[in-house]
Amino acid sequence: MPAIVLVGAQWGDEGKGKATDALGKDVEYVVKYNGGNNAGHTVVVDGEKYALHLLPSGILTPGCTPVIGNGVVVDLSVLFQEIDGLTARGIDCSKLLVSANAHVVAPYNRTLDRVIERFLGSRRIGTTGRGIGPTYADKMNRVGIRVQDLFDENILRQKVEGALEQKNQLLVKVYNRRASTVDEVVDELLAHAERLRPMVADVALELGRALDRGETVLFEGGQATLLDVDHGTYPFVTSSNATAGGACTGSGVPPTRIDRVVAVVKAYATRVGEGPFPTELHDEWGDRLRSVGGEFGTTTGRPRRCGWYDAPVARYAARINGVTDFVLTKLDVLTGIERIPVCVAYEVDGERVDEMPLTQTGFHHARPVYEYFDGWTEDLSGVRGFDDLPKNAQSYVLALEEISGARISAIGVGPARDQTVVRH
Ligand code: 2SA
Ligand code: GDP
Ligand code: MG
Repeated sequence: MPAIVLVGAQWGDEGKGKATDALGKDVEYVVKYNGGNNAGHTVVVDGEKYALHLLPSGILTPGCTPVIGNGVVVDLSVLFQEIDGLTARGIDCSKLLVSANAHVVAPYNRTLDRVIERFLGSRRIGTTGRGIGPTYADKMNRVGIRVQDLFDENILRQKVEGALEQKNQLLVKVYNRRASTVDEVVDELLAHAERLRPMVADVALELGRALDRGETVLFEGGQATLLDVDHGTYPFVTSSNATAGGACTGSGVPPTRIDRVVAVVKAYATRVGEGPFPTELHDEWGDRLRSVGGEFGTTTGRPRRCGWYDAPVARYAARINGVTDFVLTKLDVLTGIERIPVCVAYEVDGERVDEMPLTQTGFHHARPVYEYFDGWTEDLSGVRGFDDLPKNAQSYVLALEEISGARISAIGVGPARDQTVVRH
């Protein structure tokens, strides 16, 4: 399977990092194609816990080349902090490639992200405050700074000047913050240029050649389907294309080369930040999922909102991403629940709706229609074969497979690399 895309099926934090890492041993390149250091992937290898943000999770696999594609927004100081942190722990980061066309997060965009959220008050998105949205807005407004601009100081200066004409108006007149100077912005960006230079590459060319050689490339999506700026619960989304299509636009590898699309889906649902979430639990069940599942943001530490599995969301993800197979994670977290509710459809303004409602208002009004499945009490953490799962856990998995629109090819039973049941 030469080109595989891996995406989140829900609102993120499904365990994409672990799934990428698990696939990593069979791949030559792992490519991050969207988002930036808003992402947080926790991967546990030999009892050691790694939290990755800007670097693709494949970095933990020796021999695998990690790639940051053009669709990513790069905060350079965070990138080098992450590289230094991993290098100190013995992880080789020397093969990292960064697209010359990726955009960089300028300091004024971090400031804007935070002040805009504060000014939005109750209408806030609940962003991670990393400057992601404003940096993508600059890209679309054609006033963004790209990695390649760091290697021509004149061009960089002109671009920063152009950007600051707009930004300083906003910062000073609208948000009552101090203006940024061209020099301070240019200095901050140039401070990283020489260290970055050897990593900069024509990523589309490199990946195209790798695929021509028959090598395997894994595209690792950040965030998830319902956080996608086009297909998610807009405006409560991130500012990039987290869905499978983003792998092509965010790397320069065309759709005709993609062979497999894996969606990672949690055995229940979580969301961090604001926005509609039909199966959200505001009671002790939500608290239980949060504490047993360790549902706290990998980047910000924020408690994640928790709820039951939502099959219309999974079916939507299957359709939008062209999912060939699901990796179902965190089945172990449901152990000990006597009857497990699964949302199979919604009720919207008195009518049953089987798929995602057409409008955002409809989704805000959606109330879950539940079916109930018998639970199990046995510990799953040591199970490695599907037939060794308790019968009720098998039935739960098969029921999710039936209603979610694609085969479940692997099941997570714990955070460690090897705590996975592979279905053949
Ligand atoms: P942003 O910062 O502009 O991308 O925020 C916009 C929305 O996207 C959500 N978002 C995320 N949701 C889940 N996980 C994310 N990564 C971290 C993690 C989050 C954390 O792995 O735990 O640590 O808090 C992530 N990144 C962005 C965000 O909550 C907004 O709803
Ligand atoms: P990502 O953003 O999709 O990569 O997910 P995160 O890393 O933010 O959150 C997933 C969390 O669940 C991490 O702490 C993982 O270590 C953990 N995890 C992943 N798969 C499993 C699993 O099957 N069982 C359990 N208990 N934890 C898991
Ligand atoms: Mg995460």
